[in-house]
Amino acid sequence: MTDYPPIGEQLADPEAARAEGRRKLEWAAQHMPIMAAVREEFEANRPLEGERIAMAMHVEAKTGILVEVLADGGAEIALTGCNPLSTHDDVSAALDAHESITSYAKRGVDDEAYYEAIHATIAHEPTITVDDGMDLVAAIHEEYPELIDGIVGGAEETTTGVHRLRAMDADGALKYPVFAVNDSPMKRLFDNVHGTGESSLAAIAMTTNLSWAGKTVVVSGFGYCGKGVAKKAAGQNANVVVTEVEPRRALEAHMEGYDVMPMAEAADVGDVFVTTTGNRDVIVREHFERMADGVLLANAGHFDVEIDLDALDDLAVDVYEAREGVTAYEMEDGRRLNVIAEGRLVNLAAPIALGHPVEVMDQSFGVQAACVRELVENGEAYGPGVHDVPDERDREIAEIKLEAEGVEYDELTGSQREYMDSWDHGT
Ligand code: RBV
Repeated sequence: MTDYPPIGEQLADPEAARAEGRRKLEWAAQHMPIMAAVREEFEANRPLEGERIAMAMHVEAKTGILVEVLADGGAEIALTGCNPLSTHDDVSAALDAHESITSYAKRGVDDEAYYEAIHATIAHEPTITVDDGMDLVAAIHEEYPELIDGIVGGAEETTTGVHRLRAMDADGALKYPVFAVNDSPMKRLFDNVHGTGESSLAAIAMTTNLSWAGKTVVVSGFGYCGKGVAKKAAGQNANVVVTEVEPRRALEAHMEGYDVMPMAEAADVGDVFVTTTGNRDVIVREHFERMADGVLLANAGHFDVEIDLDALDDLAVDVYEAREGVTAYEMEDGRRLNVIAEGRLVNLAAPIALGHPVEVMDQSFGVQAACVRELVENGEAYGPGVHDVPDERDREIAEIKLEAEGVEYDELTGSQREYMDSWDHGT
C-alpha cells in the first residue's frame, strides 16, 4: 500500500460530504433500471466474491452505482478518477464509506496527486481493471508488470482508451485481455451519440448562459460523438459545420446536410467550436488567428489535446476568467476567444458539469458489469489483447432496458429464422 490517503481522510467535513454524495447516488439509482436488475442478481449470487477490482473512472453518481453494484457482487474495489476535474468529492466520500470500497478520487488534484492516486489504487493488487482512458492498464504494464500474472482481465469504457489499447495490442505490448466496452452497440450507439451530444451542449449552454439558436457550431470529427453533437446542435436551431479527415465520414456529414469544410475555413465562420476527434492539434494557431471576437471553444474528446492552448496562450496579451468555467484569451487586436473548462472534456470538467445523462450511463455500465462478470466466469477463454464484448451479453442489457421501458418488440418466427440461416434461397 502507498500512503496516499483515501478521500475520507482528505476532506474537512467528510460526514456532510457523504450525506450529499448518498443523495446523488440515490437519485441516479432511481433512474438506472439495468443496474437495479444487475444489483439484485449480484446480491443474490455474489459472482465476484474474492475479486479485487481497480477502477479509474469519472467518479460521480452514475459511476458510483456501478462501483456499488460490483461491490454488492462480492468484489473489493479500489477507485480513483480518470480526469482531475470530473470527480465529485461528495460521491467519492460516500463510496469510500462502503466497507468493500476504497476511493482515492478527489476533484482538482494536480498531475502528481492524480498519478499518486492511480498508484494507490493499483497497490490493492487488482485481479480485474476497469478503465476510462486506459490509465490503469498503462501504469500496470509500465510500472507494475509483476501484477499482470494475477490479473484476469480488464474492461475499457471509452473510444480513446480502446484506441490506445489497440495500438498497444498491435505492438504486442498488451499482456492481458481487455474488453472494448466502448465498441459494443449498447454503449456506442447511445452513450457516444446521445450522451455526448446532450451533455456537451448542456454543459456549454449552462456554463455560458448563451443560446444555440442561429449560431454556427463547428463540430470537429464526425465519429459517433461528433454525430451526436452535430445532431443535437442542429436540433436546437444552430447551423452546423463539420470538419473531418476521413473521406467517408466527410461524405456522410455532407449527405446528412451539414456544411463540410477544412478547419482553416470553418475558423472564419464558427461561433462555437466543439472538438470530438480524439486526436491532438485540431484547433491551432492559424485557426485562432482567424476566429471572430467572442467565439466559444470547447472539447468533448477524452484528453485536453485537441485545442492547442499553449499556442493560444502565446498569442494572448491577456488571459482572465470571464465567467466560472470560461477562460478568455484576449488577442492583440482586441478579439476574445473563450475556452470552456480548460479544454478538458466539457461535459464532465466544466464546474457545473454532470456527465452524460443517467439513462445512457445505465446502459454503458450494464455492459461494464456484464464484462466484469464474463471475466470472472470465463476469463481463461480470452487471451491477451482487445476483445469485443460478447454479443449475447450486450443483447441481454438491451432486453432488460426494453422491459423496464415497457417497450415490446417482435420475435423471429421459426420459418423466418430458418430463412435467415440458410443460403439456398433465390428468386
Ligand atoms: N462518461 N461518464 C460519464 N459518469 O457521468 N459521462 C460520460 C459520467 C464516460 C463516457 O462513457 C465516455 O466514453 C467517457 O466518459 C469519456 O471519458
